[in-house]
Amino acid sequence: LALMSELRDALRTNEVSLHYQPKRKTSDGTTASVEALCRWHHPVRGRIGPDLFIPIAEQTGQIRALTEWSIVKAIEDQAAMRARGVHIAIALNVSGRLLVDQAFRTRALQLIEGCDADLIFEITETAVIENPKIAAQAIAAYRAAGVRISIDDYGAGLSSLSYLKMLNADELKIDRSLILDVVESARDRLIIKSTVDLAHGLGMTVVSEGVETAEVFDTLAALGCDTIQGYWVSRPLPFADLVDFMLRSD
Ligand code: G
Ligand code: G
Ligand code: NA
Ligand code: MN
Repeated sequence: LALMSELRDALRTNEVSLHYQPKRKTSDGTTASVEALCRWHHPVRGRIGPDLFIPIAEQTGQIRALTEWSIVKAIEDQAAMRARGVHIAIALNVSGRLLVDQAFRTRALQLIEGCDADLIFEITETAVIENPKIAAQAIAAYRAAGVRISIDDYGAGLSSLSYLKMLNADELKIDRSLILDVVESARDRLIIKSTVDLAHGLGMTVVSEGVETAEVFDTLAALGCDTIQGYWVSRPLPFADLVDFMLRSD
């Protein structure tokens, strides 16, 4: 927990940065958007992974400051890319708890309104959403402000059909656990195909995450996935490398 008292300072001193992982369209190979992922380079402890500090930030409530910082940083990076002729939507991870946090909503909308940001909120940990009514209102407010909504980690753990009913989203993000055996297993392909058809029927685009090979990429493309993310397309990249990636690929 000593760590967490340092997080607030870390946000001010640029110890925390955003890396960006591209999502590639299967139709034409262009980049649909990039997902921002936090990295913490501690001056003494070295690299601290988000899998360690995000859960603690959630528990201590610092996830709000971290996510607000991410919005500011992403808007800044997006503007810097635009100045170099690169336009790309940026996806930010927003936990289910923050989705229903009124103070966060007010602040997030303040940060977004009035600048021509192109953002997507990936709603993570949908399992913790205990107030569907407030979640729906928040989603409507974000969409009215031009923010697209993605349901993250779909099909994993407790993220289920009820979230499709509850959350009016633009994108469905299929969890990596569901696509691992998609090349070998006809049963898994059927599950993906049905999920893709369901999402398309509800007006959502579908992205698969965690794709590490060409075979999995091609299989998912054939099953109708609109967008693919994973090491096969690109690892999460520091900002400078992202700019190079975008200038090279699109
Ligand atoms: O970035 P990986 O590269 O290691 O991320 C590990 C986990 O941390 C993932 O579940 C990812 O969604 C989460 N994560 C990374 N950055 C953020 C962030 O800014 N906010 C939230 N809520 N989760 C994040
Ligand atoms: O929870 P979320 O889906 O936001 O987390 C994404 C996590 O998955 C990050 O930790 C990211 O670094 C990781 N990731 C991204 N692409 C791949 C991949 O192709 N394979 C694996 N194993 N992990 C990936
Ligand atoms: Na995510
Ligand atoms: Mn995910």
